[in-house]
Amino acid sequence: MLRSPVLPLLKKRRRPQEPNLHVQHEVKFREVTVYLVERKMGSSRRAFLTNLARAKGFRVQQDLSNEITHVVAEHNPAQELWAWLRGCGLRDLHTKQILNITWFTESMGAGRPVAVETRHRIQECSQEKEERPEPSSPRRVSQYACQRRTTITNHNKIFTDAFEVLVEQAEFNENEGRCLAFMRATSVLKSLSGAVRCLGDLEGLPCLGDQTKAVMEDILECGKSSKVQEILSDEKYRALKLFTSVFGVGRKTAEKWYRKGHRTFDEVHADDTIGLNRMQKAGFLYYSDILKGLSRAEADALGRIVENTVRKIVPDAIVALTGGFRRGKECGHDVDFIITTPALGEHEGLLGRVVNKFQYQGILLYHEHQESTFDLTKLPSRRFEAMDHYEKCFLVLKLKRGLVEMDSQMDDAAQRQWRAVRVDLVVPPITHFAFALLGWTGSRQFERDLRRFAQHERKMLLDNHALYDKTKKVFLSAKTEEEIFAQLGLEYIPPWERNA
Ligand code: DCT
Ligand code: MG
Repeated sequence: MLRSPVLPLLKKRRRPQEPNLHVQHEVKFREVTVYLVERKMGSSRRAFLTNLARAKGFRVQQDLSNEITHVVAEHNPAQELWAWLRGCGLRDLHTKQILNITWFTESMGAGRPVAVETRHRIQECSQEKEERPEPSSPRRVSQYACQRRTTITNHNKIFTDAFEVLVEQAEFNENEGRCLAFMRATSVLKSLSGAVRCLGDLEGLPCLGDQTKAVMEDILECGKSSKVQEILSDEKYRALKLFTSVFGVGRKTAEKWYRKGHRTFDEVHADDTIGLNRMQKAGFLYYSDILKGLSRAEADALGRIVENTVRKIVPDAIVALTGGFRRGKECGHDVDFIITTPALGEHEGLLGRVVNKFQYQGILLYHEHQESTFDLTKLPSRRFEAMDHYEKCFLVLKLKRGLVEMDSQMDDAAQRQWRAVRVDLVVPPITHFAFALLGWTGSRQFERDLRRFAQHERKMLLDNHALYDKTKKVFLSAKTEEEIFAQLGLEYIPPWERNA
């Protein structure tokens, strides 16, 4: 079987009514294998027609497979049907007869498969339509990001950029539902293999409600969304956006500064009632460097620095690049590494020594070290968004000129010999490496949906530490990410397809 017979356009998936399986009919016409498309036909009519055809000696299959010779559809728009068929991964689709119901009824009347005539055929859509990328690719698109493959190529940036503003605004307003709705919609659009050109392209896609469609309609018609424009010029949004762009300043602090009447950094700095913590001080000090983010070449250079430093302490230590760069992103706001040691226990105390070495090398600008609060008895956590319990360090390092291949970002007027970059180091024990790696690879939406999928579809709890089967009341161990996907009964999605 290649795909389920249910077209994704069906909003609510019903169990198709099984045709009468108890009666075995003799197959009289071996050269014909029929598949009836349930969409529009409905499950009960499909079951009735299946029984009828079988009773007349036709072979009718429930699932669409390469064996099928005659696909029969009723009332399905040709474009939709063909797009779906093309997405089903059938071999030699063009050798199959794609027919409307008239061929079927005439064949039933004749008691044999009638010869296919042009009028029976559901004509393939024009070449132009065929060449056009299929944005909604009516293959069944899962509501879970962990069942979609999302590379860094986003064909729908015009919409997702707008949604990201709406997500941010919802976050600032602590409107969790709205935030989630726009995050999920963003994620679905990012997974599409082509640009959405009209609202019709969205048919059958999950997570796109009226609110999201209204924004998209606006963009399709006017090139921009009036709602988003309104937010972008909103004073509060602008202030919160500015304040939270500082490393160490979260939504709550930003809101506090806004309530004090501040709208600019100068106003914040001029207010003596505001005391900045260490992280925020570093955030302001290296503001423009950090805001610029990092290129892949810079991330690679940092990888070499981190690896060399770690290996001087534990020669066989494992240093794994994770976060957005592991997913193939070309730039990121920071670089994330997971460090562990093959010998259990040897990872303890390692991070402190690494940081000391950075200091000794003169590249440590800022660090916040969080001790491990890892406690197996407190697992698994039900708080999906909760920070994990591994020992970790949030750093600002000096990346020196000359260490980066093609270091264009260094070419600023000041001709400085270094720039400040954000690095996160996480140190799980080797026994939990796969879970930490999966969790820290992201994207955040991919992780969120992995956890949601685990809980709702498998009655399991997943976090950055472990996978727990609630039914069997056992932890499921895994040494690799592939094993975690397998334990969840999910097709493995490699990191570069997790950009949900
Ligand atoms: N993560 C996590 N728990 C956190 C923070 C992050 O499990 N408290 C995971 C989710 C994504 C991953 O770690 C890396 O986080 P970021 O660096 O924030 O995201 P990114 O995908 O690497 O994006 P960017 O390119 O902006 O760094
Ligand atoms: Mg990152």
